[in-house]
Order: sequence, then structure tokens, then C-alpha cells
Amino acid sequence: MRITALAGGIGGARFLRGLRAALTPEDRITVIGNTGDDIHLYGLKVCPDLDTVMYTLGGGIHEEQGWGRTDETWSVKEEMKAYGVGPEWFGLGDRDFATHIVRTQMLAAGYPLSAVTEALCDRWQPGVRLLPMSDDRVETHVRITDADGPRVVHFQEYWVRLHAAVEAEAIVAVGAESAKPAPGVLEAIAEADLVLLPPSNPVVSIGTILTVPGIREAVAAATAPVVGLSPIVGGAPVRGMADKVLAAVGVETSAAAVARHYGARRDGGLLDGWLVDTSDAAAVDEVATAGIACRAVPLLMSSVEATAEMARAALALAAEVG
Ligand code: GDP
Ligand code: FO1
Ligand code: CA
Repeated sequence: MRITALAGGIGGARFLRGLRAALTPEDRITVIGNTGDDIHLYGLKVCPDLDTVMYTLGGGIHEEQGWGRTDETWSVKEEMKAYGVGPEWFGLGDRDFATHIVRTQMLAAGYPLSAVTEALCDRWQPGVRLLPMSDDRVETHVRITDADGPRVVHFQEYWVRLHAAVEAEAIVAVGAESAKPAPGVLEAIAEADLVLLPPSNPVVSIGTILTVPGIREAVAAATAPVVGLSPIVGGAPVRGMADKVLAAVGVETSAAAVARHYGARRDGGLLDGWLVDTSDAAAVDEVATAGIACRAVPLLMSSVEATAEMARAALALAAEVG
């Protein structure tokens, strides 16, 4: 079976680890990763969501933190601080730095991000084909108003430095309109037997991937069923501040509202099926009324096995709607 998933960072990566555990070695997973979170720091290109997927599936992730490397040390960061060079609010560890150095070096030599990602994955062997959504630079920016007045900040500054504590007035994927899907992205969607939307952030992870011209259209037109899993459980994000960015696009923080936001394929939207957590079972009828087959199952990724069970539920729902 060929499965194609769109994925952000932690939510996407953890789901993919469960999905991989639920499948057989003959199954093929292609991951289309969000690169809107990418940031240039110290002259280096940092791709947080691609790295989170690569490290999580490759066994190198800092488990509790969810991002960055296990057994990390911070000498470079301390030295940068001694020079008075920031940003102090973004923690790049020594091991992680090596990834960004290799990536930046290869990009400078002329390789596209997709080829660089493949080279990095040669080391990590994530067991999936990891494709960036685009080889072109796309950067998510957030418009805010704070003590410094109205301004636009990089998504990482909004998320990590400001903890999304100020209202996001608008979210813009800068560069998306002229970006092209990376090689293999549209084919992976068109040729899939199943397209999955993991419980990733619907706005700044999956939403950003869908802003690359051609990707939303490819998902809407896929011959395979499209099934998603809610990142919202009991009316709140399980982790992070997705409520803040959902509000920015006028979507209520609920499992049903996110499903309606993606829309039913019969109405030109993206979803054939949607899984909500058992605590949101009351949303099932509402989602079904919107034309999306919906089931309530446990959606907390408390272990790889619990996550594999979620993936099995998604496969079962796909078989029903497909
Ligand atoms: P990010 O790029 O690191 O923010 O990660 P993603 O965009 O891939 O996923 C973020 C989303 O994962 C958040 O909105 C969380 O609510 C969701 N999430 C995290 N853990 C869980 C979980 O155990 N279950 C579900 N259903 N969602 C989760
Ligand atoms: N998240 C944080 O909350 N604080 C950090 O200092 C931080 C550093 C960092 C470095 C590399 C990397 O790949 C990810 C990192 N993240 C950090 C996570 C990440 O930036 C965000 O969680 C996601 O981009 C949000 O979607
Ligand atoms: Ca992210």
C-alpha cells in the first residue's frame, strides 16, 4: 500500500511513527513536510518540521521535548551568547547544529532542499520518503500588534519567543504564491492508495503545505481516500497553541470545526473521513452532516502502540469510505 501524509513537526512525526508500526515493510509511506517554519539563523538554514520528522523516525529525537536531538549539549549557543549574538530565544544544540551546517553547505553548493533532505535521511533512515513541500523558500509570518506597534514577525518568533501570547491578526505564507511543489510531491498524492492528514496544526503546518499552488488541488482530486485525524481533543490542542492560529483564520478550536475547515471532498474540500477523540464523540454527527465520514476513537499519542492503533483506525475508516 502507498500512503502519502502531509506533516508538520511533533504531531505529524509522532503519528508517522505509529503509522509505520501499524504497517508492513512492503507498505510505502511518503511524507510531505512543512517548510513554512524554516528560519535562517547564523547564516544557517534550519528546517524544524523536516528535522522533527527525520529525528523522530530516525531515533534521534529528544523525546520529552519533542524537537531537537537527544543527549544534546549547548556549547555553541553559550559561545554565541558570550559574543552577544542572538537570538537567545531559539535553542540550537551542538548536535542539531551539524544538521544545519550540512544542509546549508549542500544548498550553497546548488542542491535543492529535496536532495539535501534525502541526503540527511541517508543517515537517519526514517523508513519513509521525506519530501519538503517545496524546494522554494516559503516562510510563515504572523502579523501582531504589541508594545512595539503593528508589525510582522517570523512564525518562530511568534511561537517560541512570544509563546503565541499576543493575538495573531493574520498569517501569511510569504513566497508561497510563486512556490512550486517539490519533485515527487504531486505524484505522491496522485499515485497514493491513501492520503492522510495527521493530527498536525491545521493552519501553520498542514495549512501552509496546502498554500503551495497545486498541492490542495492534488489532494482534492486524489483517486485515493483522504482521511484526517483531529489535533484538537476536548476543545483544545493537545500540545502547543493551535487555538491562537485557528482564531486567526476564523476557525473555532474544536474537532468538528477543523473538519469543516478542511471541508468535504464532495463539496470541493479535502476530507472523506475524519477521526475525533472519544471525548469528542458528540461531534461525530455534526461532521457526518457536513459530508465527512467520522468515527470517535482514542486519539492521544501516549505511546507508539497507542498511536499505531490510531493509524489502524484511520486505515479502517479509509477502507469504509474508499
Ligand atoms: P509542530 O509543527 O511541532 O507544531 O507539530 P504539528 O503541526 O505536526 O502538530 C501539532 C499538533 O499536534 C498540535 O496542534 C497538537 O494538538 C497535536 N498533537 C500533539 N500531540 C497529540 C496527541 O497525542 N493527539 C492528538 N490528537 N494531537 C496531538
Ligand atoms: N521550540 C521551542 O519552543 N523553543 C526552542 O528553542 C526551539 C528550538 C528549535 C530548534 C530546532 C528545531 O528543529 C526546533 C526547535 N523548536 C523549538 C521547535 C519548533 O521550532 C517549533 O515547535 C515548531 O516549529 C512549531 O511548529
Ligand atoms: Ca511546525
